[in-house]
Amino acid sequence: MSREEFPTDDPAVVTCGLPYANGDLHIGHLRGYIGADAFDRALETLGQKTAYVCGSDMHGTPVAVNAEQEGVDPEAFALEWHEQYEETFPKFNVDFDNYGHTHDETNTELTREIVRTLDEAGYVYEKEIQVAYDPDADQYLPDRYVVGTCPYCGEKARGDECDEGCQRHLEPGEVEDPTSSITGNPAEYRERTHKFFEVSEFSDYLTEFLDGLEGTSNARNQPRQWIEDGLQDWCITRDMDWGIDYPGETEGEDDLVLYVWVDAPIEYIASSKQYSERVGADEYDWEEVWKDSNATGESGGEIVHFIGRDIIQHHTIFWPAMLEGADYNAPRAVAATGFITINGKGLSTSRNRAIWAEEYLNEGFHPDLLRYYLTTTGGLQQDVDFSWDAFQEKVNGELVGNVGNFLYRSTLFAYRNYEGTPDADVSEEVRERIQDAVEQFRAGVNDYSLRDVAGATTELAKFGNEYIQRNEPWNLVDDDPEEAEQVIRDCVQIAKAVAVLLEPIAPDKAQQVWEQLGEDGDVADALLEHALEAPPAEFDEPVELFDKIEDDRVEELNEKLAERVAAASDDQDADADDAEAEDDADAASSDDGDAADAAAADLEALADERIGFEEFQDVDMRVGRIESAEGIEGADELVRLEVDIGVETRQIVAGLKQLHDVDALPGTKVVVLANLEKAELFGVESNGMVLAAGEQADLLTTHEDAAPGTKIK
Ligand code: B3M
Ligand code: ZN
Repeated sequence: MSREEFPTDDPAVVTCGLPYANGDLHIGHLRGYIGADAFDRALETLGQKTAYVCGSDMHGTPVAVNAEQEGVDPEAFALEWHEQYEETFPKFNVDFDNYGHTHDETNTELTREIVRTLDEAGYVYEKEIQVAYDPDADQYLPDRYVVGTCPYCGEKARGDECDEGCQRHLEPGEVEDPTSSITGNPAEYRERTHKFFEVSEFSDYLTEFLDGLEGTSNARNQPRQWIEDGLQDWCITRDMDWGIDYPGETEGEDDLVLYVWVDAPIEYIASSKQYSERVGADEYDWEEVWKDSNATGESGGEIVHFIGRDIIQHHTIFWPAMLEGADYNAPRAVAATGFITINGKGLSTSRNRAIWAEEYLNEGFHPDLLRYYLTTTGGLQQDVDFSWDAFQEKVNGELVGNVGNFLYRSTLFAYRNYEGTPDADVSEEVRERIQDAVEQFRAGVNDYSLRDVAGATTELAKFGNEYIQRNEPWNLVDDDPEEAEQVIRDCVQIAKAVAVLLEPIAPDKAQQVWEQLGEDGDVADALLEHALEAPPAEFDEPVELFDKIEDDRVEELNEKLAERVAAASDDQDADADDAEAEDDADAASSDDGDAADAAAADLEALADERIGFEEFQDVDMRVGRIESAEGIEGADELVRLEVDIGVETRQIVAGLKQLHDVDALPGTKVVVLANLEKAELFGVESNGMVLAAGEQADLLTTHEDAAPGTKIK
């Protein structure tokens, strides 16, 4: 049963994965927080009642390990970061309705209550397990205190997550060849009694849940595979002091706390509850979202989670099982975003290959530029590369050259000739065009595509530029003043629609346009229908909205980045162990730099044998363009592609489903091995191969305008 489209009559909650309170925020974090913020704002523009909530993740080894390294108490350590995050998010116009933390009373109480409910419902049992222990440090080694090899994919892994390989959650005792991350010693195993949550009981429920789950396709496909492989029960306690005590245990009695991944997602509920308590249940009732059934008999409010793609399992298996077991409502959507790379390489905080939140602002760039870059570069589930060059290109080309240009030239013309909005009705053509943009915006929200939401605005501005160019009002003012008024009236309406539709992506800039048009109040309060309502008759002289980024500025930024990456790498050579420890403690969900660098260390050796040029010429590789893409039933990874290779269109089967946004593939330029023998996969003929690199199937492409069919040589 598919759910009613947004806006619905039920309140929504939009959440974003909680940042571990353990280090500076960077562009990898911002992608998620900005994305979810834009989505929440877009829902509001549709007229949906919604709250955007989040909080700092204070517990677990990601915090404890880092605090220990600094020799400070984890609570004080985490609180300091928490306060810093609270100050930083608004600087990027990330506007949480509530931002709590997992150690506060609301979350602590709610967590205990939920765990107690699960326990009473019979979903929790005790089991003796082997737990890693470091005799020199005289301490148990939960999660990040231990490193070893992933039993599923063989990559280097932390105690509870295969962060560099298959991204699976690992249970205590699962990681192979465990060594202590405190001393580097091989870990010993000791027997301990722990509590387990019966996730395996929820297989059927979760299968059905996933069938109805909205969001990105990776958040449905990966967990389906995990369920098929068989779900394991989940150890929900840890041998640590720092965390929330298991309910019923006397505080500090046996050093057993809840696993951080129990209390962390519960903060989504706790933060909603705090918001309700602040504004009153009449305005926003958290129980209506999380507990009641809604009018159509579906599961309560509209719960939308934005997360990094490395924590899909936590949000599509453990979390919905906990919610179901404790009688809370299920999420409507999980949107799992890809990672950020910097200049084509993995973001790495310890290598200082990152764009830091503070750094970006200190360079004097407006937050809305980054918001625009991060929401419009690639689809949600794709990895996004950041480079100052690409940033410049986007800002100068799309914001300065298109959106800013249209707004400035049209409102300046209106101001100079009419001191505001000319007195006329909007033409039918323009009314319809704005209506189309509004529909595109609405569809973008319902498809969880921020790129489409932003596209509604940029394409409308592009139309505006064409419209003004085509009608040449500057020539009409004297010859046909009425027609000139008509054209400018249309353009002013387009400008207003641009402001309304741009607000989720670039809230400050949209507000500036709004005020420019003489509008009162906040554009954030405007609804879609305001896009077609007339602006005030008078407004002031406009100013330009965006500044061009000059080449020498980009050069300077590139140099700075290269210098600090080099400096960090010198430091690491001097003290490789420290760097390693810091890396292991790093918590950013989008920090896959270590993965990229680790991969570089064990790349396949180059082939010994050389081939002649003639042999190479036998390989017929062509530029192709994907025309259509669809999943193949029963195959978890395969998609059926129609690829235009100039001379003909080929059907090719490729293993891209879990790694790419299938809907975003059409239009992508690829490299096709055209004279590969035909093959049949899942009953579908594959006539050629699409070339890709690495575990994430990074697609090969061309960068200029080589047409489909062009031979690669
Ligand atoms: N604190 C950060 C991460 O793994 C983790 C998210 C919790 S979301 C409930 O990305
Ligand atoms: Zn793995």
